[in-house]
Amino acid sequence: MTDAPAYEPPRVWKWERENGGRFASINRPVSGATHEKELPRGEHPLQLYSLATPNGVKVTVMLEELLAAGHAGAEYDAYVVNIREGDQFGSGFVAINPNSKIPALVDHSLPEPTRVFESGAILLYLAEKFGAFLPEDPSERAECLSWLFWQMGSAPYLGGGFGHFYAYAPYKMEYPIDRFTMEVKRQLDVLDKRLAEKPYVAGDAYTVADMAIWPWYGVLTTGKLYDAAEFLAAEEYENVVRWYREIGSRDAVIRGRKVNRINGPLEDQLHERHDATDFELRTQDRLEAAE
Ligand SMILES: N[C@@H](CCC(=O)N[C@@H](CS)C(=O)NCC(=O)O)C(=O)O
Repeated sequence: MTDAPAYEPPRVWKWERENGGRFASINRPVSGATHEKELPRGEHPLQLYSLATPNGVKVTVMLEELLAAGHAGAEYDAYVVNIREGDQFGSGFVAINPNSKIPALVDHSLPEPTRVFESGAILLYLAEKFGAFLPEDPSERAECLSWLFWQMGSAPYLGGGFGHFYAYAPYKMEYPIDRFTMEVKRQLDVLDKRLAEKPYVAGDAYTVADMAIWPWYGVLTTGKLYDAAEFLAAEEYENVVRWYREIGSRDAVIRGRKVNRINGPLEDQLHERHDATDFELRTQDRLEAAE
């Protein structure tokens, strides 16, 4: 065990504005809007406000999969919510997600515009709306929902726990890194054993459960998330790696990963998505070349 800086919790915790961690400047212990900012609105019924983080990618992959499967009603406009600049605390965004986290969706095709927040709820909402990527058979559906909710319950250990202490904390601490590494490796093992039995997490069909888990545990095995593949010996989870590669080669997944992306290669960044042609015409490399 390394020597951690001595810390004795006070009787009542008080908010120190800066604690040095990544995102410290935007994190607050209270909810609600910090400033007035209306959300833009495009022409399609579905309006997505998001960013290409793992939680955001789940939803853009689902929308692109729905379109690829012929569900024309899944056409959508997607706008960037830059969480490093505090866009999630603008009044318009807080009105559609009081929890101030991306992704959030508004469906204008219903008599009243309907907001949906929480990525798992959005996946389920879209799956039910379009009757797709969610098995109808009750047993298969139960298995799919179990894995979908497994992801929603497990990912905070990966992101808020492991990722935070391994990649974002202002200094390295052995205790939390050990604790969350153990848990994340256990979760990878759960997934690896499941994917040894079945091609997809819910069984024989590709479902919303794969879409939820892939951007987290799949991408983790490549090192693109927290640069942690070597540390976690991710190549040992062979079934996860096989499943990551297969899903990652789907056209809809390749497209979905680009939507609302504001980092990485310019050709992979489609800041706003309004139309299928945007993938050809409006990625950042094209926009910047035209300037
Ligand atoms: N459980 C939520 C988590 C969403 C979430 O944590 N979003 C992050 C980006 S991946 C965010 O918006 N963070 C901004 C903040 O915490 O202020 C979901 O799955 O939608």
